[in-house]
Amino acid sequence: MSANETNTEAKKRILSGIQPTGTFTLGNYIGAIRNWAKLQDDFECLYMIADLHALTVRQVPAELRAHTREAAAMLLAAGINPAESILFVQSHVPAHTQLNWILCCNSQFGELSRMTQFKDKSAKHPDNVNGGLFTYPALMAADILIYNADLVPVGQDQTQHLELSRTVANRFNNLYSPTFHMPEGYITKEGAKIMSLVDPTKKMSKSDPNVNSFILMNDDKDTIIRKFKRAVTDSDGIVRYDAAEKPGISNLMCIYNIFTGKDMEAIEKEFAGKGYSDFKLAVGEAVADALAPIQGEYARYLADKKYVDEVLKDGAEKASYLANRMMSKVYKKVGLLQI
Ligand code: AQP
Repeated sequence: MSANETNTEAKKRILSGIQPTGTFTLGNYIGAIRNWAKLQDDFECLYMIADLHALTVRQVPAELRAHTREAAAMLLAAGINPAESILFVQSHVPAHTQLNWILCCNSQFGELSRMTQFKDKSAKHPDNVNGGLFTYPALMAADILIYNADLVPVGQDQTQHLELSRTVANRFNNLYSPTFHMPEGYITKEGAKIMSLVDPTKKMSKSDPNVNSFILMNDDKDTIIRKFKRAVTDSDGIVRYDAAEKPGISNLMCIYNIFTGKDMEAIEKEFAGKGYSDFKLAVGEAVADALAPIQGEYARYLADKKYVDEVLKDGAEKASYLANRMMSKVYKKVGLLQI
């Protein structure tokens, strides 16, 4: 496909990924997965389980393998339809790493050095500041550009990486002739960032060592309610939205808003004169009730490994078909002999 062709008759192509670095959290669900199912009607979607990206931080091999299959089961349970979208594991499409090398050779050291996520992650894992962490944005650029994705749903933390993808694509197009689309960021309307339950100034993360900091998508109802009950808030006892002064309560209000549709004012009214414990219980119940049907489906998919693996195999074949076409074009353009 040339840089000028559209991907399909009408639908724009979306590429999005998630790392199998643990069981998905409520943050992953709200910030990404929940929206993925909705996007399928309007876009041609490629959803990638980004296992290669996960390797930039040390993983326990058996756990990474298990989390990868669990991730696929959870995405299916959350409504990703393999008849509509391409669901695949990044390492099952070797062309990603092939393009990564070409893009590494077309990224500048200075550009990669400026990435704030590299600085953040290096600070978080000072004992393992590896080359993969440094060139991660070039792999991300490869993930996007290899499919000529039009749109990439990104959070605030990924905008810098998307910008680098555009810079590298542009450089390549100018050097060798038009090859890659310019990908655009796609900001979903409900792009809430969910914070840790033990430190509401920090993002909720699946790899957080403190299990009370997150709600997992497969936590049972009692666990969910218990974790919300323990959530760090403040001492003034009033359910009021104030992200700066009351980050804990405001985070819980965001979550409650997402699952009940009630706005902040309605939530404040509902809990006026009541204590935090009533509010936390209500949040816990709303979340547990929303996750219950997904959990049922998740258990069903997890028990059917054969089906999940077939979906991934089929996804990898479809993705590889697109990716390999781009790869042979790129190899040719940069002068690699093809026989
Ligand atoms: N707390 C969050 N609130 C809203 N969205 C979130 N996402 C992650 N955490 C939150 C969104 O989930 C998608 C997939 O993320 P990822 O797994 O590729 O990497 P991440 O953002 O680094 O997620 P984690 O859970 O924090 O993983 P670890 O602990 O491994 O670093 C992205 O769209 C992200 O915005």
